[in-house]
Amino acid sequence: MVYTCFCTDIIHEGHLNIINECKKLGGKLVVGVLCDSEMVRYNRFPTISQQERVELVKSIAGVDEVVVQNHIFYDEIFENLHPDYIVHGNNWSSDSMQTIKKNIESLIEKHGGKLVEVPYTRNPDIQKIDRQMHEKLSMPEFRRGRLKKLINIVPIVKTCEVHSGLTGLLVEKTVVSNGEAIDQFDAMWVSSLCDSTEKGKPDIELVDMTSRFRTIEDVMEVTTKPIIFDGDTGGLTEHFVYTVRSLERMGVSAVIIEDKTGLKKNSLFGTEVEQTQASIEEFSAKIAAGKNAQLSDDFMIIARIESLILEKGMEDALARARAFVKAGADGIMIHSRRKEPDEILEFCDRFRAENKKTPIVVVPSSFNVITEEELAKHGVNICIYANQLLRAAFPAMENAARSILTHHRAKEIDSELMPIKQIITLIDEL
Ligand code: SPV
Ligand code: MG
Repeated sequence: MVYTCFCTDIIHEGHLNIINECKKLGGKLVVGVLCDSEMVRYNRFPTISQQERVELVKSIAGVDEVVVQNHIFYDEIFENLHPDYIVHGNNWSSDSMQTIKKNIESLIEKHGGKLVEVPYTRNPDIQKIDRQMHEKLSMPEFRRGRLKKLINIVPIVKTCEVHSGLTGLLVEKTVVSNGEAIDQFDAMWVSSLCDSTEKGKPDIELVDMTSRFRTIEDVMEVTTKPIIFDGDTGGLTEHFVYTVRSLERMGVSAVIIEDKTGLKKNSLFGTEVEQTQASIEEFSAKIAAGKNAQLSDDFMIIARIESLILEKGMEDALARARAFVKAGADGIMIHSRRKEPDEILEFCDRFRAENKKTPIVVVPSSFNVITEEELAKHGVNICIYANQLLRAAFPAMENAARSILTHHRAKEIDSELMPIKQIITLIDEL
């Protein structure tokens, strides 16, 4: 038996070449189709459904059987199918491909079989198809609906803060691969705190929407992952309805608005500064107006509850969650600034006991001890790392500035900086 796995939504010359090489080995040809959850994590977001990908591969002449491969690693395949040959393109250069190769080799040692490497087909036509797929993924109508799909596909949507094209690229492209596991972020958060801080302004809804949208555009131009926008309080309801339409048109997947009113201050101040929570009625009306203005089905308006931040208690938080879901909210974000995650978990458990499906969003900035896996166990669907990239960048930049001022030259700091060769080649040209 010959086995190969495809994680693609388009069959091109390169794939047909692999099929040809498989046929040369003789025997039954079984082709795996990588399942959705692994596609989104390790490859790109599929533009057609898993079933459609199965049908696509079935339609290739010479394929005897198609199976769904449920994991990027081949353990299950070896255990269930005992293939004599694993055929794979020789595109092993990245760390993650090396991790996969290592996995196949260790399984061959244990179960037997042979790895057959086929020269990877690189030609302008295939490169063009790749670019077109990438383009398609970045288009508003494709990008927008991806968050809702992700919530159904992955255990928890891992979302990282971005505030520029560069940070967008970082979140888009960073893949960790430690020889055993491979991982990357699923989505991006355009934080009001980081967007404001990056512009040298306080996080008080001072940076206007035009400027916030400009940040989104910068990120969108160079990425494909879905975007969740921090909409602060949403502003006046009469303004919020326009914001919803603009975000939808841009291809943003969700806006999160918080139930505060008057001058908004950052939640992590808690009760140290004066902050006023909107009434349930007032905020429900804003959510309902936003949902009414929305034109596409896939955009999400997520209600953020500040009761725990403002020490109004668990019952108030739960009452608000019920009311905001009733008003049409597509998700609930619950926030806390405690170091321990206890109150967040209590909210999640109690909300989940009465509501099985409305997505829950959390931002573990202060309760950072909790892992994604634990959060998922308590029913959390989206975990947002809301400010870590900016907090990493500032001390590093300040350190460089101080070193230059101290030494009256840049030599001392140079070893801590990205090499010049790397910075000039960091951004690919078309
Ligand atoms: C942000 O990132 O701007 C947020 C999350 O709203 S927090 O800063 O924790 O309020
Ligand atoms: Mg904010």
